[in-house]
Amino acid sequence: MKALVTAENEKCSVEEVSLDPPKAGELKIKMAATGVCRSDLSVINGHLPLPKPMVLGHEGAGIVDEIGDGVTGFEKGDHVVLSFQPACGHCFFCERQEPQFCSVGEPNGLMLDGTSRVHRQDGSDLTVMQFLGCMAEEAVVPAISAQKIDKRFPLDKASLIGCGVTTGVGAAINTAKVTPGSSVVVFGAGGIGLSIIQGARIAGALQIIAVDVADNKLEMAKAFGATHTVNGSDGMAVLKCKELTGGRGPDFSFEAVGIPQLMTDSYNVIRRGGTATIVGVGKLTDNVPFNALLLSMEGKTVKGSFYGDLNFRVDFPMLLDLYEAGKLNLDDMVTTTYTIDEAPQAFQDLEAGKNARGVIVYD
Ligand code: CXF
Ligand code: ZN
Repeated sequence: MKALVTAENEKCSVEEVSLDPPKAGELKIKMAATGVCRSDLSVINGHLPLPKPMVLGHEGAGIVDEIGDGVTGFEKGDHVVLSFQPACGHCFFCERQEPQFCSVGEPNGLMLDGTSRVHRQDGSDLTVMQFLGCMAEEAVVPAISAQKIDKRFPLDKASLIGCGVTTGVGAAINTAKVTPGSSVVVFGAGGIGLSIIQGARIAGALQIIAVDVADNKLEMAKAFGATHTVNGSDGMAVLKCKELTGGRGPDFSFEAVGIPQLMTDSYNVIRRGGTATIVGVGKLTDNVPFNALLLSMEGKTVKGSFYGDLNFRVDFPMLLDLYEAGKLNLDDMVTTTYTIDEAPQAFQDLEAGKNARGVIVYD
């Protein structure tokens, strides 16, 4: 089968690889669609330091094709969305209803038993991203990473639920708990930022200000619910956002890019007592300072948000219901589809900021 592999040279290429059958507790998925996420790019360029050569892909949906020993609750032909975080249901975090931090295994490129299922033609092992490696025609994944969904949902749209949409909508609804009538600033209008905007809109925010340096992204932001846009390329975004929110600053802000300066801006822009939520994933070597006097005096909250603080067993189906009800726009999120052979082009388009989301689809 074909898979998108990144090696040590900051490149990625489509390779013909072999896939083992699923072992106990695993499923083989025939992939239908895989979203192209900035975190895949972060593996390619080394910002996310993961062991390579690695099969990319952590935002996918597909059809169950083979079932490993001991797996219950799935049948061949079931439609599933994959979670980039398995949820075992009984670790410290799962028991506390924080499955986004499930500690069943480290995402070190191997399966939960510490071995690999994907191999190069010479027989050497490949690693996979987040136990999935679903930028491939097929993927063997832990059954505890898969959520069954109703067959009426289109799988290309459903794939986005696996990472970007859930991360963004969940950051607004679950992490920040955006309130009706509130004001919100979102730094970055890529796939995550647009999903935060949708989450804020669903939560009933009155004013949603999108900040980006690309005008095409700001136009997209309006289509997804931004009431105002600010082009931040002149470095005046914080000031302009404050002016738009009565001089005080918004109740909520979100950083959706992973740039330290924007994390600082997210803190600075909110009103006293406001909440800044950091969703973007920066580099391991970057740090963000905060002012030792103001942190207490301004009474602001800074929160990190991982995977939208989701419980995917509940939230994946719920987000698809919101889609069906016309409240969550997934149709316009998928701006370009690519074949697996075109996957390297999809990453160039991601870097060029062309898409809300690019999605790889398979025959
Ligand atoms: C990432 C977060 C870091 C690990 C891989 C997935 N989230 C979204 O892309
Ligand atoms: Zn992602």
